[in-house]
Amino acid sequence: MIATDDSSQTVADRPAFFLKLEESIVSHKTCQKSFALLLINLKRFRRFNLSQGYLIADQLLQLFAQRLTSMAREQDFIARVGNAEFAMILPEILNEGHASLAAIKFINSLTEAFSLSGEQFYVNAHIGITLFPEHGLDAKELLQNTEKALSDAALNSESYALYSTETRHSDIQVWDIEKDLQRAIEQDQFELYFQPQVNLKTGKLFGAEALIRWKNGDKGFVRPDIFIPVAEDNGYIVPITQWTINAALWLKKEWPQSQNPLKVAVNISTRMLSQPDFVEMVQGALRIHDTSHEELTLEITESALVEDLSTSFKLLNELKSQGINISIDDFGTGYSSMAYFKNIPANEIKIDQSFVRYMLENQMDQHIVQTIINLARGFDLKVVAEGIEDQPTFDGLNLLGCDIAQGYHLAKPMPQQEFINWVKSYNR
Ligand code: G
Ligand code: G
Ligand code: MN
Repeated sequence: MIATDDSSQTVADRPAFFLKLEESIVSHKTCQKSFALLLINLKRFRRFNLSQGYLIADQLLQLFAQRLTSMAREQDFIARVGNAEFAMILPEILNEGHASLAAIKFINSLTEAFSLSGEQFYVNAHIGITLFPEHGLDAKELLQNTEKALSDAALNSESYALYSTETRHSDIQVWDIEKDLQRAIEQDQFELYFQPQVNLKTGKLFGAEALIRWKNGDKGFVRPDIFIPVAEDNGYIVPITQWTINAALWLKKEWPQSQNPLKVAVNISTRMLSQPDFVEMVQGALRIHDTSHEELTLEITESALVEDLSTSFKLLNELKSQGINISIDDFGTGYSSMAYFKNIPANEIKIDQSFVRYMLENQMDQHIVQTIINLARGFDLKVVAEGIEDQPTFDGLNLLGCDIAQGYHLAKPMPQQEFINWVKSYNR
């Protein structure tokens, strides 16, 4: 089927969707048949919004809905239920295979570009799928499980995922990690890796980002993505952060000396920003290790910053006024408004790797990178690009006016001794 896009029609909204869902449950109970519920999320839509503006983005959403409608059967129902999320109800579905085929059909329809104001845009999506009554007996359960399937699809980089009981295993694992994590703190099972950062213009070493690793006896190296969220939930993040800052400053003293003292950057999780004694904890560590304030950088993700602007701004301003560097991590991925930018309590922003990775192939990404650099310039902020994997990207960022480079192209995160050796040979 050839997709024909027509943006004149509008699509059902959230309230209409909930009504239809309840109605479908009642009617399918009566006829004893199944229906499928699909949640469809547009990938990287935030970036599209940022680069193209809301007007174009809204038109694209309309075209997208229209495309789905044109591919659907007449009795299928579609609604926009979130910023970049759609729901579909497909009545009288035979089984899971039948539902998957429908999802594949929708995904395949996206290989064709969308035309808007004379330009071609491509859209990618994830789809989560459940069946009624197999995967939930009421609207609430069904929706929760469809959300789970959707996040499963995103997590595994699959275009679609059916809800399965395996999805639930992630909940069970949380408990396991939590128990092990307590032992990890007691038995000092953490290690810091360091990834170098280099000044793009002078080529001189600028510093390194400290990245925590957990050496778990049974499971080997556990990535921070897995255990940091658990530690944030149960409060272990406080002793872990304390350990990280101290270890970073302690290990830094062994690094080869250079003209300009190197900086060490430590990742600080959201939860720490509401810790009343956080400033004292940082000051204490700097004092104990007799390290000057400019040699420490604290990285806060942009999403953490915007979650609670007033608290985080106050705290970060206090740290910054003492000469400690504040860096805004994963910049460009938070739902931030430009309004907060003029008072941003930072010295540096780190462009998220997702923009850097395909910068040379993707015009839109390059546009975002350039916009962020220009913005930073205006506010006297240093710009770090992370996730640089090759020389052309490295050179390209230099041309765009980026200050600092970090990424596999220079080096992967390394344990202390390996990092020291790397620095020695780099300086030569
Ligand atoms: O190397 P990589 O897999 O380390 O890091 C994955 C994620 O974990 C990154 O988002 C990074 O910011 C985060 N991370 C790494 N080390 C720490 C740490 O010591 N504390 C916190 N809060 N996050 C960390
Ligand atoms: O969120 P944060 O910026 O702290 O996360 C840093 C993460 O990026 C770590 O997991 C680190 O291992 C990873 N990383 C650093 N450089 C590169 C790179 O060039 N490519 C990829 N794929 N990952 C990188
Ligand atoms: Mn970071």
